[in-house]
Amino acid sequence: MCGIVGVVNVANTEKTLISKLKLLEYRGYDSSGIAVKNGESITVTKATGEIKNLEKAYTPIKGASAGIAHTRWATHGKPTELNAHPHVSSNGDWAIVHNGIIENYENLKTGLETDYGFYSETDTETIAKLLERYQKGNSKDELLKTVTKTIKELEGSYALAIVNRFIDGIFFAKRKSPLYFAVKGEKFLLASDPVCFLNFSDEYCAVSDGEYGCFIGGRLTLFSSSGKEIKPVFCPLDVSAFDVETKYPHFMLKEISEEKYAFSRIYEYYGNRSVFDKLKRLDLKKINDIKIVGCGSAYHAGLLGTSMMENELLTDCKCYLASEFRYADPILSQNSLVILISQSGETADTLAALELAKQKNAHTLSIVNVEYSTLAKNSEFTFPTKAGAEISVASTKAFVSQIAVLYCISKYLAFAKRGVDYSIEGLKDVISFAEQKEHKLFKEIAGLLYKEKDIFMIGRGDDCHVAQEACLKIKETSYLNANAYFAGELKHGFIALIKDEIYVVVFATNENVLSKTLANAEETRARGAKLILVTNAKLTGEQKKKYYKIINVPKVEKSLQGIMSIIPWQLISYYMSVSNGLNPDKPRNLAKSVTVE
Ligand code: F1P
Repeated sequence: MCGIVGVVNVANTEKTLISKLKLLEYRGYDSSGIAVKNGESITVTKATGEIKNLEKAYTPIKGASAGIAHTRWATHGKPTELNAHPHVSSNGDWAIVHNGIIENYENLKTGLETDYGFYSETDTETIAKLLERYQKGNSKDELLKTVTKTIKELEGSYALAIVNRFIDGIFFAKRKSPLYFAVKGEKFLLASDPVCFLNFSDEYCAVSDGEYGCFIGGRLTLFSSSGKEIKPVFCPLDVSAFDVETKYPHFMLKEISEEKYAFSRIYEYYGNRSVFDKLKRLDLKKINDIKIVGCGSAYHAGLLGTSMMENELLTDCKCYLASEFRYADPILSQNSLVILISQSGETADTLAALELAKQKNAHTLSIVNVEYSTLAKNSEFTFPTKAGAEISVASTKAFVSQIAVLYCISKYLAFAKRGVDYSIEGLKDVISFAEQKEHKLFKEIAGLLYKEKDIFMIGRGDDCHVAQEACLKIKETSYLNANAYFAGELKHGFIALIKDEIYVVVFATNENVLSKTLANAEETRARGAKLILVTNAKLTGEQKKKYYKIINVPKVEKSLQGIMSIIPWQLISYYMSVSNGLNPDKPRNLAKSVTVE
């Protein structure tokens, strides 16, 4: 969470910083700030709220040589101007921006408080004060020594960009939080995401954990964690990964309408079985358990993945929330396969789950959308979701793509383990469904629900997992209390909540339990509930009369059925959010990339 940018020797320093910062707004948007170096002074401007407020607040400074900027998702201290970054040393020599959490900041602060005084509640201010304490002189070498000494004191995670008023340049350091840079002649750009290098450079370097360096006097110096000078390794910028313009009113709507393209790309990419050749070194006959790990929507995709793996492979499979996995002491061995799912590939808990799996010698396979992410880089096997850039915080096209990729992987594993024919033809039905969406019906349903305080959803098996995802979308984008329950659990407690006029959404796409689920729905209707049904079954006229609205979805291969049921609810959530006058792309308190635990 939080996004940082740094620039050296670019024209219109503030404008450039702000335009790049806007591309990082998905990482947090409760406050922002810039620090610009000109001559021997540093000017700091901060604003609460979205970056457009910062844009109004700054005054351009002529001849600025370097600058740093930050968009914040508050962890330590409220989203006030005082807590917003950049943070400065007491003597005004240093300004810094930070993404991550300094875990030992309280200990460090104890020694610094009396000498320098603190103005904010943040962990980051400690770094500014440490820099001040360790500074012995103003030369480049002295300042670099100061930065090196300071970062040695820090525990936790950080991507740091630092300016000092005596130097025309930037210092930087990285541990656990993402950081990238690009160089163009005398110009330098540092950022939390390579998306910022669009229109600047066609290559960039990913700073590795523990590395630090500086760009001063038009020259880059990079050091390894042991302090040895190293050469940067540049890789080409894949421009197609950064589709950041939209003609749609919101990215969420754009991204839902792009699902058909994502499915086509997945069909094409995974249609060629050789993409799985790398898995040949995995002795599948020896794999006796599969664990799937993710957070939020990725976890819900994982829940659907467990039935795919069990049905296709006949191997035990369990799904975990990444934040629980690490502390659940999971049983893992070299015969376990841990599948990690993440859109961003930077979710802190998922990365920690990866490390745990590796420590316990399990095989690791990640399903990621951001192909240059830490999760993608550090997993034994990585498979892309091919969804394309997802900007809206609430995941839509990445979520359905995760299901589609899990489907392809389960098909390949079944082929490799059991000799079942490899075919992903089921995806064709999904592509054609994603092309025709009944916006009119979905707007009507949104119109029924958007003012409700409580919404209930029920289903059995995978239908309940899809309902969980539908509820998450409504919570994220409309802040309403939507909750999903297993239909069979109704009478074990939550039926007590059912009262007159409450909406119950029923997911019933599994014919084996159709009559049972419909009977449970009936039990809520008998207590005053108004029913909305999602089904792939043909109902009789009598049955239909019981429902306020029915969303008919095509019957497809069982593993893909969840995609059919969730697409309508992604759109309904979108229309509910808009009806509530909210911005579905930037829900309150959330961020797209959850890089803190
Ligand atoms: C997980 C996740 C998303 C959610 C939101 C916050 O992210 O919970 O599912 O929509 O963006 O983060 P990731 O690990 O899939 O990137």
